[in-house]
Amino acid sequence: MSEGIPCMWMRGGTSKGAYFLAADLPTEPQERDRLLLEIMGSPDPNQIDGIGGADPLTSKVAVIGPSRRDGVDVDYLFLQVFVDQAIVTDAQGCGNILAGVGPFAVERGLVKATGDLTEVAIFMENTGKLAIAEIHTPGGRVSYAGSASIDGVPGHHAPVGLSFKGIEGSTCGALLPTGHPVDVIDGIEVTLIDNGMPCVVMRAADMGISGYETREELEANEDLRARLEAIRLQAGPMMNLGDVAKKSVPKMTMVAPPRHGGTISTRTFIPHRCHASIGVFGAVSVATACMLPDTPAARMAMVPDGARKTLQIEHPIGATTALLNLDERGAIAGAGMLRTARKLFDGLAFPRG
Ligand code: NQM
Repeated sequence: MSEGIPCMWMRGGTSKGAYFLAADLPTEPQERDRLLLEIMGSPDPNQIDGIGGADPLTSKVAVIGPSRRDGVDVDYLFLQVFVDQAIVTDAQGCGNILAGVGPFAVERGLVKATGDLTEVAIFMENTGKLAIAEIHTPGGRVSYAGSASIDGVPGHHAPVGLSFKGIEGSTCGALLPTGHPVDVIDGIEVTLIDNGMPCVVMRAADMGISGYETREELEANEDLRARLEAIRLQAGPMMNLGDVAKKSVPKMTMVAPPRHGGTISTRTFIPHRCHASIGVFGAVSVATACMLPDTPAARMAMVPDGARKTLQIEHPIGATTALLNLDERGAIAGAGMLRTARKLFDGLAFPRG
């Protein structure tokens, strides 16, 4: 019987996960993944014998350690633990779980608070890219209390500002891995794009839905799910992701004209459950697709003017705001997002052993 592994359970943005110090987990990936499956309770649709929340959005892991890289505070590896299959994958990052990394790093003494606000430079191991998180640390301690709110999370919390540069092609090698803004798969026009997250963006109407359905309605639509998966399996190799049968990328986003004053409306499969809202890098990638002329997304998006763009990506339970900065040529120079995070529990996690 293990003596338990130090683990902090945190909400990061609209997701929840187990945060570990890298030094507390086995270094050998197979051994680590076996342990994480046991801790989360996978494979089991209810994750009843583990701490996972029986939803891909609450079956996530962050592994964090001090960084040896210049100008970087911590290294962050994200792992998606499948709920009903014995799969742990590092094939994607996660911007929601990223929101908890700065607070965790200060809580565990990896980063010293520098006043009321502390900037944490985070190397995202999944993509090899850098994120800067700005967290509230009044009196040298992390404060989770504040007045910021994000759709999908009740109440108000301290804001966690996230900013990124150069995340295009972070997994697929190029913003548009096929070189085209529009490809056609199974007769459907798609944009295969990666601005931090590999995504397939297509018109909801082309998939036979309005694009305003609830998560539950879409998950009950077996025909839609089968068509999405067929497109996804073909998109994987086209996006330099290889065989994606056992991967959680690419994400599948169906877009429709905005209905609540935002930029565009979205419904996203991640990839086998419908996202309750939309991921951070998912939203940045879809926002970017809205800016590429003549793509299915751009044709219906209401994009604001100016070089600093605030794009409201509508989703089933509200909207996620993505900030895009353009350079003088109109190319995307940086992106940002406001999230919140909260420490929920700190203790020891016990694998079955
Ligand atoms: O796109 C879910 C989430 C995510 C990922 C998923 C995310 C991102 O909401 O950066 O945050 O797409 O699997 O946690």
